[in-house]
Amino acid sequence: MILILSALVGISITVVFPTLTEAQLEKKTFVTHSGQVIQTSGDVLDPLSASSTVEFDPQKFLRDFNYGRISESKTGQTIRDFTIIAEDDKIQEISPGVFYNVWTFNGTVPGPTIRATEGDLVRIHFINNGSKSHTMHFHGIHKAEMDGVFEIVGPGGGQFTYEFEAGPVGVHPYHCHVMPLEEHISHGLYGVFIVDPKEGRPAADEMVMVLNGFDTDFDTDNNFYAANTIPFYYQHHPIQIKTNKLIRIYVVNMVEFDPINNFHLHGNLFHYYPTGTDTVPSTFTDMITLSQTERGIMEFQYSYPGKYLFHAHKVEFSEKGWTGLFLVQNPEDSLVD
Ligand SMILES: [Cu+2]
Repeated sequence: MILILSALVGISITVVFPTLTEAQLEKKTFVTHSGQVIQTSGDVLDPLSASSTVEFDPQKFLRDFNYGRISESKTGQTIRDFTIIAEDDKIQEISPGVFYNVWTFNGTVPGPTIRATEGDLVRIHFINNGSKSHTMHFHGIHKAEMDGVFEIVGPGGGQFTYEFEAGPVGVHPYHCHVMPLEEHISHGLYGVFIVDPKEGRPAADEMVMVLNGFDTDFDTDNNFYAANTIPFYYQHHPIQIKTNKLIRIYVVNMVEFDPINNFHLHGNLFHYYPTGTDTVPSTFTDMITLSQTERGIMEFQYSYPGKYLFHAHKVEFSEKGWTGLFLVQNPEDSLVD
């Protein structure tokens, strides 16, 4: 019921109770993801119903690369087959006590990090087990019909096979491209696609960081920010690295609703390769700023052991979760938790 209070020069208060209109009394019916039929006269924002919860381990995701099922064509081309399943009914505890309806590729946010070598034939067997239409749109070079925009894949088991040659070399995002895009991306339908050069890159301790955020009260403003989904995770569980060891981070900004994000490294500088497409770094810095889906490769090594912060230098983001630590140890020292 709408209550209008009007104060008249601090002396008297008039209270008006307007009568409910027929439109306000009209009940809407909707079916939840678990099949419940619910009626309400309120706004239906985003019905939540847990069919299952997501267990996500940012420590495992960090260095987890999916190279697909590998075979070879008659012409000698490497073929990599991946099966990716979209779902939109899972619940994840984003932050202690905060449960959120994540939409997932292969059960997690972000989806699996897909990795191929330039020129490989990549085949993505996409299955939409969600309750809404979804697609997979890869950034990169491919035919129009493989772009995952107009070939909408229907809910309840719809299928599509994306097929393209991996390229160009670099780090690229993939994400659902069904409207409203903002909703499909902010709920978690994205991941990272790495294309390695044929000659490879120098040996390194490699990791993936997807910068993301979650709007848990649906006001198109994020309430939480993170590197790899869980706010403050790497602050409580520092990433263990070695002194004088080359570290390579594939960083992708997938934060929705905010125009920029950034990455600041403490006690060090890094070589930065925008989009990872060039073999020569564009800059040597301790700070990069990224717009949405902007990404690149960072390379650095630490000379001195100790704990070093990395975080968004957009302070609002770091205070809402996008911050972490590297625990740098000499190779001869045993690793400790
Ligand atoms: Cu979607």
